[in-house]
Amino acid sequence: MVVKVYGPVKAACPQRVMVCLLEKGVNFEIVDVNLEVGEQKRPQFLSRQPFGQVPVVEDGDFRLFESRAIIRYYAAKYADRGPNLLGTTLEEKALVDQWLEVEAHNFNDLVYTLVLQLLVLPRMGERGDVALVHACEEKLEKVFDVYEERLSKSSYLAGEAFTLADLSHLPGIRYLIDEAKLGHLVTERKNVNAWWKDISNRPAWKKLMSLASDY
Ligand SMILES: N[C@@H](CCC(=O)N[C@@H](CS)C(=O)NCC(=O)O)C(=O)O
Repeated sequence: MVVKVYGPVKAACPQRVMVCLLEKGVNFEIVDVNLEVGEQKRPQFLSRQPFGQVPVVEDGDFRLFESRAIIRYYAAKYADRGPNLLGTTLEEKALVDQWLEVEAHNFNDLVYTLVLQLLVLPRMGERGDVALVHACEEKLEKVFDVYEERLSKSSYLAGEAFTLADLSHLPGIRYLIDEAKLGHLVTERKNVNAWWKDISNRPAWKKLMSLASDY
């Protein structure tokens, strides 16, 4: 049975899941959820995701939400297929988890706030908070400085192989570059820039970007 992914293909959190499925060669069907009209807050969707957010996956009778839980699940379920996205030794696995936590708690919150202030509110006719945008940018500079240092020592965040830790950053960095026009945060840092070029040129991400552009 084909995996169903609920969520717009253009939204960052569903993209995290879709790129993981593409890396693993798992077929999936996209069930569009129109966030602009609030479909995610309607009873039918809330019965699948009680917090009213995308993504959700349905895999036969099994249902799961929270994008990072979903990618961990598929990376483990299809461990023997495609790239190893979880690390091999206990230490490698712990480093993947460490950088996934960094992505979720140090990186993503700042990107989310920037996207809200710079893109979502203006689209709704409201003004973004300029001071908040500056504060987030400053914090994000520091996060990228940490990445720059880390990536001067290893090719990928968790070591010498591409893992979920890198994959999980793809949608957020794309938003920063293409939508929020903050690409300088990446291009000004030699190692971060090389890493971004590498991970965003993977066939799975390119395939997802081409899928998204068709929608
Ligand atoms: N921690 C959740 C966050 C999900 C989330 O923020 N989803 C956004 C799209 S990227 C959403 O549903 N936004 C609409 C809303 O919150 O009403 C995850 O990673 O799955």
